[in-house]
Amino acid sequence: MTKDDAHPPHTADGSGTDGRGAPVGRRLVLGMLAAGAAGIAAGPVLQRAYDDTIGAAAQKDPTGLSGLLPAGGGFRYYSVTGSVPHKDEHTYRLTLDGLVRRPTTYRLADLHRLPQTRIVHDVQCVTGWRVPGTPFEGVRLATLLDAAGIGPRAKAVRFTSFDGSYSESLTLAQARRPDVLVALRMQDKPLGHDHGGPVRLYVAPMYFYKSAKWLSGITVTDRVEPGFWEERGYDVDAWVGRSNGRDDAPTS
Ligand SMILES: Nc1nc2c(c(=O)[nH]1)N[C@H]1C(S)=C(S)[C@@H](COP(=O)(O)O)O[C@H]1N2
Ligand SMILES: [Mo]
Repeated sequence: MTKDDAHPPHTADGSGTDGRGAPVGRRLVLGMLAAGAAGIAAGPVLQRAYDDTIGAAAQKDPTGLSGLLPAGGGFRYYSVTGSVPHKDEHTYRLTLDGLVRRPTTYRLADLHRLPQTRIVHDVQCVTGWRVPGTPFEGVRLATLLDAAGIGPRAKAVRFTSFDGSYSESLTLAQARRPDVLVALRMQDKPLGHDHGGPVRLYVAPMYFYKSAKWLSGITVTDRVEPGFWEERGYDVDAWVGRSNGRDDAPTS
């Protein structure tokens, strides 16, 4: 695996397979080097898949040539781990703990009973691909934080995933925004496993790496703890168009 494979192996139209010319570019690669080559050399197992037929063909194409076709504007599926357990309404749990007065564990049904918010914005990955007008629906993170009662020293929130590896972070002010959801639905369907179901984070105004898939833990902390990609050179404040050296149009 080359340095460039550590998340951005595709080009702006999602078609590249070797990372060369990826729009994330030198600044990020240099950032990743500065962040420590050890982590990159040790490297996560990266899995990519596509939710369109050309992508599906590319998965099976030994020549790699179909990877040069445009990907059709669909999502890429990402995971930093080789396999992720499947969770359903019986086995899924979301814990909210840390600097809160009432640590809480939610089951899927508990989350479904809370008020649901639907948001439609573009999705933007920091490697360049964008999916316009994507509906997400779920519980505002602020609702869960308020229910738990934020302690006086709280400054930030850390998110963890039942894939066992991924993590993300927000400041408390960011986490309280009305366009940050604990999402149960995407594209007006229950969140499928490959998109991080049954529950993922959705941070509308930020690059999609903030939207941690397979969400299992929300921990209120006294400072921002950089997440998985942030330890590897990505910006902690990941506003679309105002971070990571990119100038994309805002998503919200
Ligand atoms: N647990 C987990 N969450 C994750 C990732 C990941 O690899 N693992 N990748 C992030 C990145 S970089 C992007 S672009 C989106 C991709 O979401 P998708 O696979 O539903 O398209 O998930 C984000 N959340
Ligand atoms: Mo991404």
